Amino acid sequence: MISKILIANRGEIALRVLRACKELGIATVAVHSTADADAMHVRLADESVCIGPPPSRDSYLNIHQIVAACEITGADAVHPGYGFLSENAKFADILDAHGITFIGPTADHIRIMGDKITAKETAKSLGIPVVPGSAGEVKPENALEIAREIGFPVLIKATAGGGGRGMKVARNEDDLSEAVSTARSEALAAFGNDAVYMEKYLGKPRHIEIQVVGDGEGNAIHLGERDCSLQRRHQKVWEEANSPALNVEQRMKIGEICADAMRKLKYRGAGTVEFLYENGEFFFIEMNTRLQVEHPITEAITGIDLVHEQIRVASGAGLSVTQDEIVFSGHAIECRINAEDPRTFVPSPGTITHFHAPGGLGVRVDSGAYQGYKIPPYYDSLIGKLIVHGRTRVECMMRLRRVLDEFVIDGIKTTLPLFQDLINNQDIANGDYDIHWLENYLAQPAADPAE
Ligand code: MV4
Repeated sequence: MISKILIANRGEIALRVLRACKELGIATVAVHSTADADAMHVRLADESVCIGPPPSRDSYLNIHQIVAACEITGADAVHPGYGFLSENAKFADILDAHGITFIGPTADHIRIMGDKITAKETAKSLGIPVVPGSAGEVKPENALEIAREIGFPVLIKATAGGGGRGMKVARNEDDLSEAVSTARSEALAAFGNDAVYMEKYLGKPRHIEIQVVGDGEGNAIHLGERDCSLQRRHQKVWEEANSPALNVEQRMKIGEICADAMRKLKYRGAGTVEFLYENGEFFFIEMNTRLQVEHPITEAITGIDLVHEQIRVASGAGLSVTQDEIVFSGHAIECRINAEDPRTFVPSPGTITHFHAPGGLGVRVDSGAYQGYKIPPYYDSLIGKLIVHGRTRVECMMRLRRVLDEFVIDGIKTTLPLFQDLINNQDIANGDYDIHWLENYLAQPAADPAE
């Protein structure tokens, strides 16, 4: 049994986790840096502990301070949210050694998926289709032989990477040795590990990810997919469930492959299996062993509270549903609202002078922002998420257009105007986009308002 959860995070996700705890009758402890003393998650928690100065490494990433906060408050479990310590195997080990439950997978599963070569080998051995590529690490001296076997273009990726950092495309044999050496030195600088591997480069894929949850004892479910192709510099901007590109047979087939893999792995907790999807085929790239930012669109179409499930499986209570009880209903879209200039994406911290969140049927706003809240400059610029649900994609889009008109955030720049543009775009209306669509769209000159 878990009776008190310390939430090792901030912002909208700390609030999200807190809400689930309250519904389950579990006491909550917020932690915060000195910059976040006025944050909503601190106000709403039963108790709070200041864990350090503003820089993340001194507060939200400071393992000793967080363990101390658990000891002081008697918290028996930690929910890490996303980012920060959520995929830190050492943190999971340390909590374990202190008899504190980590609400997430085992440290071993975090480690396996954190090393991208091991993750891919594991996925392949579990029956998940992977991108064609090198068997393990690629050294400069055998790069050419491997690339010829795979066929150009190829992509060099960092073993310790993920999220797009340390990737280099080689279009042909002439590009190869430079791509390998730049990828290796960038990987060393970014991750302290110069190991790289090679994959066939897919030119126009979609990014489609499958939500899974396992109980750690061989039971696991999938909750369908999210299409996260609309990204800028590896930051997701707009996500949809279901993907406009899949039909129900494709959904159930890839979902069952992932759920089955998680059963064999005895995976515990929520996870996301990431694929590139091109010409009707799925190719595994990575697995995330945490709750993701965009999880609410899955909750919208399934009615399942993913944080409830995480807490249940962490406490040994098992999943609340079996696969055949899950009903997929309608369509959901999430817009990430960042405190940024909507065209340049330059961060815009400062005080919110007016804040009015929209409402009505099928509308969810997850945000720690409020009128008078001062956004600190130290953390990422996500200030809220707008999630809209409708019975069909068309209904969802019409609702989103209405809801965007209602949303007021003044005093800072936000990405809301970008969504006003996207909701009126024909490719978006048609669901006709790939992972490069948004950057190409943003590279076009802004429409002349006089026209
Ligand atoms: C790829 C790829 C094309 N081919 N792998 C970028 C983030 C990381 N998770 C994987 N990424 C990619 N891997 C092969 N073999 C293109 C990308 C990629 C991408 C993927 C998903 C969403 C947006 C992207 C933007 C640029 C590149």
